Parts: sequence; C-alpha cells; structure tokens
Amino acid sequence: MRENSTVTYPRVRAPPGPPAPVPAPPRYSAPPRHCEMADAGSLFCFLMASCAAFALSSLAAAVPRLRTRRTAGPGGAAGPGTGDGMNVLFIVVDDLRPVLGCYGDNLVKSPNIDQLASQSIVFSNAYAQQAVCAPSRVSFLTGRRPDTTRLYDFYSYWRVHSGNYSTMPQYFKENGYVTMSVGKVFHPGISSNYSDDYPYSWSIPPFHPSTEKYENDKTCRGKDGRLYANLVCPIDVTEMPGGTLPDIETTEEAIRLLNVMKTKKQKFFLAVGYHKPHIPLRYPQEFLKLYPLENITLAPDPWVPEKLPPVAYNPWVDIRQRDDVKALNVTFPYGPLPDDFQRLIRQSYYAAVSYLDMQVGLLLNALDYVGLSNSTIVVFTADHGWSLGEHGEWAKYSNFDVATQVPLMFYVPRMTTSSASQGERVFPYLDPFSHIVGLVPQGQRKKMVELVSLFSTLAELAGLQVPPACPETSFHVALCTEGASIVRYFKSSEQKVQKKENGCNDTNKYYSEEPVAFSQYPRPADTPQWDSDKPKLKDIRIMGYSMRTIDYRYTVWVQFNPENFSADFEDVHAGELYMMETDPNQDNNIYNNTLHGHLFKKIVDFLKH
Ligand SMILES: *[C@@H]1O[C@H](CO)[C@@H](O)[C@H](O)[C@H]1NC(C)=O
Ligand SMILES: *[C@@H]1O[C@H](CO)[C@@H](O)[C@H](O)[C@H]1NC(C)=O
Ligand SMILES: *[C@@H]1O[C@H](CO)[C@@H](O)[C@H](O)[C@H]1NC(C)=O
Ligand SMILES: *[C@@H]1O[C@H](CO)[C@@H](O)[C@H](O)[C@H]1NC(C)=O
Ligand SMILES: *[C@@H]1O[C@H](CO)[C@@H](O)[C@H](O)[C@H]1NC(C)=O
Ligand SMILES: *[C@@H]1O[C@H](CO)[C@@H](O)[C@H](O)[C@H]1NC(C)=O
Ligand SMILES: *[C@@H]1O[C@H](CO)[C@@H](O)[C@H](O)[C@H]1NC(C)=O
Ligand SMILES: *[C@@H]1O[C@H](CO)[C@@H](O)[C@H](O)[C@H]1NC(C)=O
Ligand SMILES: [Ca+2]
Repeated sequence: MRENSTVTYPRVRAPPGPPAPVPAPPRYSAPPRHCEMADAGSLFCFLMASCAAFALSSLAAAVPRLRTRRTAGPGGAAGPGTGDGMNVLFIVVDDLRPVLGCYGDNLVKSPNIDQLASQSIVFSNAYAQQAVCAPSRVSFLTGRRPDTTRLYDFYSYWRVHSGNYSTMPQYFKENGYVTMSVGKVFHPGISSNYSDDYPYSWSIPPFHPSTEKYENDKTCRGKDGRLYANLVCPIDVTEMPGGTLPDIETTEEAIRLLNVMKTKKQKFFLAVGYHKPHIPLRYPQEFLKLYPLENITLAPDPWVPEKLPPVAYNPWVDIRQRDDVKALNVTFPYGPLPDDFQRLIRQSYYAAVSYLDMQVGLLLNALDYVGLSNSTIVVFTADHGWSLGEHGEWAKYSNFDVATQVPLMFYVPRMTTSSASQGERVFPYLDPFSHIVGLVPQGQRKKMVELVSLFSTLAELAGLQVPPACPETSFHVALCTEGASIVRYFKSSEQKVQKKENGCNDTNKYYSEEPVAFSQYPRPADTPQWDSDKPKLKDIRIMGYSMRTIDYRYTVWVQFNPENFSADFEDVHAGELYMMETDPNQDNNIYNNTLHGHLFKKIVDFLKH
C-alpha cells in the first residue's frame, strides 16, 4: 500500500462558518447516457444533464397523477413547491450492521450518519427478515415476508414466481411521485428481472455506477506488489479502473438528481443504495488511518459456541474464496481465521464504514444545499448485518443478531426535529478525520421493529394511505403489506404496553402485544456444507424461523419442502434460545434445558396466522 497518495475526492471541513458549498464531485467517469436508451423519450431525458431543460417542462405531464386518499400526518405539511406531501430520500446500505457512533460504538468514526441520527428517530432494535441481500431487499421493498415472496435465494422474480404484487417505490410512483433508483437498491439479476423492477417501480431507468463491474476484479495490491482479488482491500482511488469507486459515482449521480429535482413541482422518492461495507472491503486507503491496528480488538466471543447446533452455523464461504483468505488454508467449516487476520478484517470493515459515512455526508450536505432538507423525509437503513468474528462466524447468512440487526432511522422535517427552519443548515458535511463528539440521536426507540414495516411506515409518513394488512394468503393481492407501520412508536417513548385482553382480536394484535421481530434462514442440511450460506431453492431442506423479543432470541430449525414451500413444525431438527439479559452475545444456547412450549406456540401461531 502506498502511503502518501493523493485523494481525488473532496474533504470539506465542518462548520462553523458559512454554509459549505456542495463539494465538487470527484472525477466522474460514467459514460454519458443517451436519450435513445429510453423508449418513452422526454421523461427519461432529464437523467442527462444536457437535456435536463427539455425534460423540466415535460416531466410534470409524464408522471401519472393517480392519487389515493391521504391520511392526516406529518407529511401533510406543505413542502416547497411539492403540493401536500414530502419527498423521500431512502438510503439503503449493503451489509451494514449498526457499528455507528449513534448506536453506541466507541471505535467507529461516523459523524455524518450520527448527525443524521441527531435529527432523527433511531430504532435500536430493527431487524431484517432474512440475512442475505436479495431476499431481504425484495421483502422490504414489497412489504412482504420471504415466505410470501418465496425468494430465499437469488433466482426468482416474485412477479412471476409468487404473485404480481406491487412495491413500495411503485406505490409512491402511482401516487404522483417521481421514483428514482441509484446504485444497489433492488438486488441486481433475475430477482428484479434484470431491471431493478423497472418500469414498475421506477419512473426512470435505475442508475448503476459504471465501475461496479470491477468490484471483484484483482484491484488490491498485495505485499508482493501484485494485484489480487482480496477481502481486505485498501486502495488508491486514482489507480482504480475508471479512477473512481462505485459509491463515489452513486453519490455524484444522486446529487445530480437532487439538483434536477430542486426546482420541480413534482415530489420525488429517491432511493440510494451504497455498496460498502459489503465485501470486498475495498475503500480509499487513507481511511485506515482512523483505525490503528493496535486499537482493533477481536470479537468478544470469537469461538464457535459449544451448544450451537451445526445447522445454525454459516461457514462464510464467500470470505474463504477471496485470494488473501484462500492463502491462509483455513479448514472448513469451523477452522478459525488467525487472530491477526481477524483484526485486519475488523479494521477494514470499520474503515469501509467511515468511507460510507463520507458518502452519506456528501449526499445529505447536497440535500441541504439545494434547499430540500425541510421537505424531504430521510430514511437510513441496511439490508442486513454482518458477523465480525462473533461465534467464529463471518459475513451474514444466519439468524443471529449480528447478521439480522440493522440500523434504522427516520428524519422527518418538523416531526423528528424542531430546528429545520428556513435557511438553516441541517446536514453540513462533517469530516470523519476530525474529532467530532456529542451528536446524540433526537430520539431512540427500543421497540422490536422489522424492515418489512418500511413500506407502510413510509406511506404513513408521506401522508399516503397506508396499504392494508395482507390477508392470510396474499399472492394474488396487488397491494397489501405484512408489516404494520411503526409511526406509532415515533411519538410515545418507552411506555409499557398493556397486556393483551382478547387473544383472538387480530385487528388489535399489532397494538396490544409486545412487538416481535421475525427472521428466517434456509439450509440445505443439518451440518455445514459448501452451499449452507446460500442454498438454492431446490436444495433447501431446513428453515430456521427465528423470533426476537426484548428478552430473548428463539429459533427453531424445521423440515422444509421446497416443492410446496411447506415448513413442518412437527419435524424440528434443532433449536436455539438465548436470553438477552444474561447472554447479550448469544453464545449460551439454553434450548435443551428450558421448557419452551409457549415460545414454540407463539412462533407457530405467528407463522400460520
Ligand atoms: C403486473 O402488475 C402490473 C401493475 O403493478 C401490471 O402493469 C402488469 O401488467 C401485471 N403483469 C401481469 C403479467 O399481470
Ligand atoms: C421481465 O423483463 C423482460 C425483458 O425485458 C420482459 O419481457 C418481461 O415482461 C418482464 N417480466 C415482467 C413480469 O414484467
Ligand atoms: C486508540 O486507543 C487509544 C488508547 O485507548 C486512544 O487514546 C486513541 O484515541 C485510539 N485511537 C483512535 C484513532 O481511536
Ligand atoms: C439437544 O437435544 C437433542 C435431542 O436430544 C440433541 O440431539 C442435541 O444434540 C442437543 N443439543 C445440545 C446443544 O445439547
Ligand atoms: C497453504 O497451503 C499451500 C499449499 O498447500 C502452501 O504453499 C502454503 O504455504 C500454505 N499457507 C499457509 C499460510 O499455511
Ligand atoms: C425550506 O427552506 C427553503 C430555503 O432553504 C425555503 O425557501 C422554503 O420556503 C422552506 N420550506 C419550508 C416548507 O419551510
Ligand atoms: C378488535 O379490536 C378493535 C380495535 O380495538 C375493535 O375495533 C374490534 O371491535 C375488536 N374486535 C373484536 C372481535 O373484539
Ligand atoms: C408438501 O409436500 C410434502 C411431500 O409431498 C407433503 O408431505 C406435505 O403434506 C405437503 N404440504 C402441504 C402443506 O401441502
Ligand atoms: Ca447485503
């Protein structure tokens, strides 16, 4: 690694001082897009800077005007030139567990995300429905659980495989919003019909960074000076193919779209999907300086727990396949990584998070700069977490908190913050290399919440009608959701919920019960195999259904038939029970020495509901 390389992207110092200008974008290498690429002409043109002016006039006419009845809500307040609702900026990060200052991590430098949190309601117990990209994303983008999307792997498109039902961005689009996707929002490939579900979900063709294709190339310099496809991959941006990185391009494109939208009469839903800290941990090398190796610890529990059922373990095969890890000859499936290499991974994950924080900071700074911070809801989340050596595991692919827990925060002008007044800077860019302290969340909520609730939550916040709850079988229902809106948790803080009175009252269910977060993970066999992390649908034999409450995590691994998608709860292969108060890291499985019939009933009742 070269020490004194120059950086090509901006460093903007934090205020005090006059509002910082929108930082000049780094070198931009994406090929220009042509109007001809789009079939419908003028609407798409505004993607291109060169024909933006032409598009301004035609945009309003081109977007459907269909609207549903609005509920009263914070979104009812008028935004600048946006009619009666707010814009939405939906930021989704790939594989980010909450190693963030605003989640209490003392090592990480994440000033910009912390600043967003300081103006937001932050959910400290938010969970993904399945800890792997495509199933999690299709779940929260459609507002349905994996058992309804029937996507547990990467290889089917719900509209043809499960049911032709709508998505969150599609709903906003049908309600008059311009919906735009930049970076990784849907998982690419067949699970979104090779088009990120365009044109159903998006008003314009989704943007992908031109340098995305180099992600897995040999771009990491080894000790011998040669290039490898490593896991740990600090780089010099100027030496990268295209001279940039995908997330830098994504930020640039999102900022460009904000500039286009600032003068529009049209509301927008802009989804921005960042790639890091997904592997490879490839980021500008100077971020390493934030994390001296001597400050990096191992996970608190870097060993495979004695009472962990083998079916629960994910053998982190994608990690093993990177050149630097391959060279370590680690045994499959349990062989631990050498301690010093574990530290390198943890160091680079943190560095990648700070690099991500910089991108988020530049994006929010631009939102401020174009004058949209007071009329735009900002959501920040991730598709799932990532084990950093806990339980001897790496990557995602499990039901543990480290894999299922995600950051989740909502900034809603005038609702989550009082200070979003005219002209004031809400999100000035903060330099992760400066020491910034004292940014605390506007409000923290400890309720268990799920990403499947994003659809209804955002609809409510934007003042749209909340989609109805799905019936028991909903494959044929075009618009419904399996996640109740969590807006009700915004206002009240941690008051105790009263005991449920009527056990059969489904209508009241969400409101009267202590909330539970459900996740699930499929396996091909009872013991770790090469495809245990990512079994294909036809190979799934066991499904691990997991339920997390404030007090415990309870998981049952049951027989699963991929031909009729049926889970047999009479055939339990293994179980896990961890009590959070005494075992916060989930290492001491007490399933076998506890009576848990009531928990079993609870999970079965929920899943069969
Ligand atoms: C699927 O639904 C969309 C609207 O959400 C509709 O435009 C499309 O025609 C439907 N496709 C099929 C095959 O029914
Ligand atoms: C998926 O994409 C193909 C090719 O663009 C298209 O022909 C097909 O109609 C799409 N599927 C659905 C369900 O819209
Ligand atoms: C590293 O740890 C030392 C001792 O705890 C601390 O003083 C220092 O600030 C840490 N450095 C960084 C960059 O976090
Ligand atoms: C729990 O009990 C089952 C059934 O007796 C047994 O197969 C399994 O190994 C036990 N697990 C642990 C962690 O003791
Ligand atoms: C891994 O195995 C290869 C071939 O068997 C050997 O050359 C290499 O030295 C081993 N590396 C380590 C770190 O043990
Ligand atoms: C938002 O702020 C801009 C200036 O930054 C101002 O022109 C506009 O009126 C404000 N809108 C609302 C709804 O406060
Ligand atoms: C269920 O609860 C809702 C809301 O409190 C109430 O309106 C409804 O009448 C109840 N239904 C039954 C069957 O008790
Ligand atoms: C699914 O198929 C299996 C094997 O054919 C059968 O035993 C089971 O009853 C079926 N389940 C459902 C719900 O149809
Ligand atoms: Ca992911």
